[in-house]
Amino acid sequence: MNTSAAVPSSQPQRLLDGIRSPDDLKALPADKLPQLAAEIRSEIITVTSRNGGHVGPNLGVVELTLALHRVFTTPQDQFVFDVSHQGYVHKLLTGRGGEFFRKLRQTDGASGFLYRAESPHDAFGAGHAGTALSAALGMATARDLRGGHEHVVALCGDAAFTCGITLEALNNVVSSTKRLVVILNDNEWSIAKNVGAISKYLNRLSTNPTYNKVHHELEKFFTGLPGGHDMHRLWVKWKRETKDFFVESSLFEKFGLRYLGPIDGHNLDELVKNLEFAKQCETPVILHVLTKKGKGLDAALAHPEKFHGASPYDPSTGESVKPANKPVTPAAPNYQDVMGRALVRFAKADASIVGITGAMPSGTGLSHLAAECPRQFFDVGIAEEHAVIFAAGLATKGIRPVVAIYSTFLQRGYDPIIHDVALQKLPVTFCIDRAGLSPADGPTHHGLFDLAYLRPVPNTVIMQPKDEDELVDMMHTSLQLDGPGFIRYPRGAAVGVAIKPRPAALPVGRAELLKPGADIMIWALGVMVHDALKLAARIEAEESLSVGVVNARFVKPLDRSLLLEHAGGVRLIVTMEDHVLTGGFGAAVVEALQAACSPAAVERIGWPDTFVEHGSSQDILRAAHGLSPDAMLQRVMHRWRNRPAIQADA
Ligand SMILES: Cc1ncc(C[n+]2csc(CCOP(=O)(O)OP(=O)(O)O)c2C)c(N)n1
Repeated sequence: MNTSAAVPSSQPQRLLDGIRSPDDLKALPADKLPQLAAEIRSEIITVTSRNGGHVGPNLGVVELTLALHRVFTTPQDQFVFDVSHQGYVHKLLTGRGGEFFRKLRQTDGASGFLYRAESPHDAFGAGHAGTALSAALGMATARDLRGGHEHVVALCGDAAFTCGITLEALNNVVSSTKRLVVILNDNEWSIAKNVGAISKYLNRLSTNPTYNKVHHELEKFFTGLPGGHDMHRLWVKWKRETKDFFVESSLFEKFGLRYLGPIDGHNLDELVKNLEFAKQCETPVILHVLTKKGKGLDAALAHPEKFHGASPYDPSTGESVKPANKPVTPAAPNYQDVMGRALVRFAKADASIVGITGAMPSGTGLSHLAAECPRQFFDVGIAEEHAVIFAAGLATKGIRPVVAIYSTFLQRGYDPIIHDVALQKLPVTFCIDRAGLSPADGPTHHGLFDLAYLRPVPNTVIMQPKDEDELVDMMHTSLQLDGPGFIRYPRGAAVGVAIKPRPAALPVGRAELLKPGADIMIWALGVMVHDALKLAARIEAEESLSVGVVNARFVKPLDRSLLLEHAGGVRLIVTMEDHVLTGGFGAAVVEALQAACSPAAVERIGWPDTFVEHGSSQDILRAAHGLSPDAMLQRVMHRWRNRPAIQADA
């Protein structure tokens, strides 16, 4: 196992410990940079092996980030990192090393992404892919409008070019600014292997020696003539006018950017030289940089997908390890695997069923379908809007598409959900993964808004299972609907219940009464059903009240008749959901009660109207936002004691 980059972090003579700002980096002699690069890799491996994180992307951009900070000066100049999961090196160079970095992705530690509130060196925050070029273009244009001179650099991965937004921005570069540096960090991987025609094109560009050689020689000839930049313009014009007959323009040149590269992204001298050149160009430039995802860690090089974003691991073997403080629980499958395997069963039984992912085959569990029914599997790249409309198109022809997308990324597909799927009442099933918190990733990745954005859309059925068996039932139910069905479920381990050999079709809009109650009735959704059962037991034991629990199953259509029956029979309705309160499940309950003129008292438990930060665990974040078991008990009892009097009380 090669972890030769590793330098024991306790060594006092580490160069890294002397880097507190980019000025310290600039002061370092160039011949010390390889040592610093090795120390940075070691630090990243040490920290991510304990905390988990984006190992591969960061190990791949060590030299690139060093070169960027040698050539440009933040925060005066601005770097915009796409997704910004590859920003660890940048953090280490901008005063966020030491203990703060050691607590990466943990409570009070560094965010796993760039975050404007964390540092003035973070010009733009992100977590979703494809935003860097648009944001950088906005910044460059603002600079031009203000008459500024700073440099703006967008760092985009090759998979960012599968995003529509990146291509929309590319289409606007030359009409917006004359000065922008774009880095294309090409490592051939998205999370999985990059897909689609653009990926093939980039591969051709970086591996076609004839193209590169002819291109470079001719460009060198033209730009070497007296008159430098004018000669470059002449070269571009000549290529255009000969209609690429003699030497093909790169795609980027057709969009008006000057294309440089491809260059070796681990060669510091070459990087610095090219960045220096790009810096003084009076035309937008794209520098094509070839990097190795996971460089410096054998396991990451061997398994780029696993090490894109890894859970804690043993650096010498690459094996995943359970954090020491995590209790060992009986193995329950992940919701993702349950969904993926169930989809394989459905797809094998019915050839019209297909699965679609936006660049997340493993994350969503669709890799099972890819392996077993490849003709029924589609990875469309980081293209959620396209994924939804593509599904709509398939559905018009009798195909039953299942679109598996994380809740947070489905936000990208909102207009197509309304305009293309729901309005036309097309039978598309949405498996909304990572509904609820993604604690270590933080606000860009929490899935807390999907109910609020889906509930207002007509023709939709929206559900959440309480366990993995019900998830399969809901998939089965949704695949029989004559319109769109949405199933939300959280990340990670399910409950551990047995899955029936044959799934049941659930009666649409009917809740499940789990436990009757005379005083308080808790209506809980999905994962919160288990918290509700515990809460009910505690209230009964500690307060001598009778508390019932309902597994709501459907947010839309809501089981109004059961709800109204309870509202007439108990003194307090409590709702519980792993979602923001605004517009969520509790809001649907309140709306239904209000529409029926019910005077029932309601206490709603869910996430408040704020962006929830990253943190070490669900429990810590829940406690910070009033959702610990104690806090929930107090809220319910406070409401119980302050419930409005009704006639029987008088
Ligand atoms: C809108 C959106 N969809 C999906 C993701 C999940 N995701 C995170 S990084 C990534 C791949 C990024 O690949 P690339 O841009 O090439 O960067 P690399 O990690 O290879 O450096 C994906 C699909 C995301 N962050 N945003």
